[in-house]
Amino acid sequence: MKFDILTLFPKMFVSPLEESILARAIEKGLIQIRTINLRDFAWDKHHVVDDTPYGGGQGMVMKVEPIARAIEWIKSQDPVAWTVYLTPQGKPLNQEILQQLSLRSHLILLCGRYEGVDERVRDLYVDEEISIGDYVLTGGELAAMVVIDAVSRLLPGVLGSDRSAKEDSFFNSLLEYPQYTRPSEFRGVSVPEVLLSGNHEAISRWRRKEALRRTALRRPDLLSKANLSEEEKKLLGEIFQENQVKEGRDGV
Ligand code: 4HQ
Repeated sequence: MKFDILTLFPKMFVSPLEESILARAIEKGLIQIRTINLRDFAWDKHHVVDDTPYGGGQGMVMKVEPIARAIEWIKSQDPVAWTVYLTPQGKPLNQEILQQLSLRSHLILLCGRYEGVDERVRDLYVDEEISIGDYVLTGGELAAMVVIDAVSRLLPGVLGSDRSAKEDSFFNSLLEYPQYTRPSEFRGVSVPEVLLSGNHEAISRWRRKEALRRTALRRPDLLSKANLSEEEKKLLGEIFQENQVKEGRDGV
């Protein structure tokens, strides 16, 4: 999969791509990442990439021509390249959107700065607008990095082979269950007995129950989307009862 990043700050992408899983994916040729400095496509004497907004107001707007030339240059090499603009005005990013993006062969990630891009960039070039959350960044670069990271781990060969089995399992729509490693006791806090028991049936049941508990308590919105089996509904019932007992003790 190819990623082309259009940015005024290409150096922001250097070290995140030199570490760990993404570095290995690049090394193995599973992903190909190019940073393209939009300033290289500003052809006036001073390589100007931004200008004041028509109608007045604060801040600067990214000019249409450098972005247009950069995207047209990429598309002349690969007409199927899909252009994504990172903006708080886009669709809120989730795993389903990432799954769809991971099926494409070539993504162009447009990173805005200042007050964003001239609206004609949207009109003429942007295929999809994505937001990584309802908060304001200084630019689209970190959002683009989030997309690259989360898409890459979905591509065949990027993660260990035990991943895909896990990805479409029961846990997909739920929060993760609690994890422990050695030592078995730390500052008086012990690892749950069942995890040391070697009873794989009991461990699996415990993990499903704790994933359900976490999800019910922290993200009830996710539970309504999950397709729960009869066994899982029974576990949820147990959780609610345990919680009522606990609330009773706490005086709720
Ligand atoms: N920005 N999700 C403003 C974001 C953002 C987000 C990127 C800041 C675009 C013009 N991008 N620039 N949240 O806050 O994607």
